[in-house]
Amino acid sequence: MKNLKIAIQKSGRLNEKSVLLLKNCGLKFDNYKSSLITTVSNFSLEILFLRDDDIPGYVESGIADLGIVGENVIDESEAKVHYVQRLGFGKCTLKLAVAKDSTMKDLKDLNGKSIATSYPTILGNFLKENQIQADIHEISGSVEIAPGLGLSDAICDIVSTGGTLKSNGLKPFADVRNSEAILISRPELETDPILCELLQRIQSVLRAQE
Ligand code: PRT
Ligand code: ZN
Repeated sequence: MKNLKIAIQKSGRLNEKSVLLLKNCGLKFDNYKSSLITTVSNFSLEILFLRDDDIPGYVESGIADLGIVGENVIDESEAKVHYVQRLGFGKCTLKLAVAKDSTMKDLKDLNGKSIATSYPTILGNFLKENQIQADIHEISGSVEIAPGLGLSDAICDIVSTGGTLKSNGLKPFADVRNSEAILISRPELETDPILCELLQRIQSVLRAQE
């Protein structure tokens, strides 16, 4: 049987838990820090280690068959992939936030304002759905400092504990979407026997954690 390829994050917030999940499924592999691809010795699977932003596109184009990535990253990429299983880690919320002394109360108050974000696609869709006209400033990191620098009136970024917002003098204003890590596949792979076996093992690991 031909091996499937699964793409996971090389380093960052999802790496450790993605590796642990696969190990808890009984998969044996090593050397993952030093190589970008590794073969599982006891299962028909190869593991690719990538930046999370590249994972949806690799799976959509078929370079990888499966991937583990945050829902926020999939939505932002607009890649056409199949959602197989939510994984219960990497939980966070994409939120709008404003300066803690801001008087803005309602989404409508964002009309005519500027919002800094690394998620222009998700934010653009959210604003359209809510009929808000605002300027989106796309920046790739350190979004939380934008209002303090006078670059924007608000931000839209990932929040988990809220500590980063607080330490930058910001307060949450509205939730845009919740996210967690999810197993994705190429759409035509749904009935693949290797995927079905892997999914059964993942689901029993998740059940044991409940
Ligand atoms: O290098 P690569 O591109 O692969 O990684 P990355 O730096 O783009 O992503 P990484 O590793 O930071 O996050 C990977 C995924 O983890 C994200 O896409 C989310 O799905 C998920 N996740 C969960 C988070 C957080 N929690 C999180 N807190 N991603 C980012 N953050 C950041 C956020 O951007 C903000 O700067 O943490 C800060 C806020 O945290 P709190 O706890 O202060 O609220
Ligand atoms: Zn990234």
